[in-house]
Amino acid sequence: MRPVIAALDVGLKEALRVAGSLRGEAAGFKVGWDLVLESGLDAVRAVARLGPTIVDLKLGDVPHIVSRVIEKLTSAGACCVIAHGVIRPSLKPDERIYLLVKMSAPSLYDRVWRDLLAEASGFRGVVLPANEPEVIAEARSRLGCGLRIISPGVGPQGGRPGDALRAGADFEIVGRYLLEDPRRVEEWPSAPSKCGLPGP
Ligand code: BMP
Repeated sequence: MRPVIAALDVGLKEALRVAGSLRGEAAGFKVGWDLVLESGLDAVRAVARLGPTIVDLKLGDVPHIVSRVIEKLTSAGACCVIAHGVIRPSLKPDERIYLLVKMSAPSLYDRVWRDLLAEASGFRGVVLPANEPEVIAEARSRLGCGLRIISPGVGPQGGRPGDALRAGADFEIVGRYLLEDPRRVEEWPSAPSKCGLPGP
């Protein structure tokens, strides 16, 4: 098993083809708006049959709405979801939620990510940019091994395969670079994360 989460940002038929070919190789899958808009919870159910599945709708609503969405997604087989870190003050720690702490593209998170990191305990983990390995290294040294770090931004966004893992991430999230050619999964080592955290 390689520490890669395949971001299935394609139509359902293609997503299932790619996920099928990565089954047992990738550590998990990420389902986003593409699939949910096309097929709703059926897409989550279908992908979750092939491996651990994170649903990434970048939730950012008030707590009772976020809870309702999480219940529906996890009932369909998702292990977990990604929520915007900016709603952290109203969000209770929850092992089913990854907090987005800093994006792989410029955003206002660039000003507050260190503050958010200090508030991440009790969540499943944090999302940090693979195209900024120095951010991951700093985050890992501050977090210790208690939280998962998952990292998008590999390939077209500038990160090189494996750099975020070497800096301390547990899993790299990879979309287009793998969707173009799923055999590229072999570019990642099959070693577990340094922290040995199960996942995703
Ligand atoms: P790609 O590897 O094709 O660049 O796709 C990256 C994936 O990670 C997309 O699904 C995107 O929504 C997600 N992502 C990101 O690129 N940057 C972030 O900061 C947070 C993300 O979830």
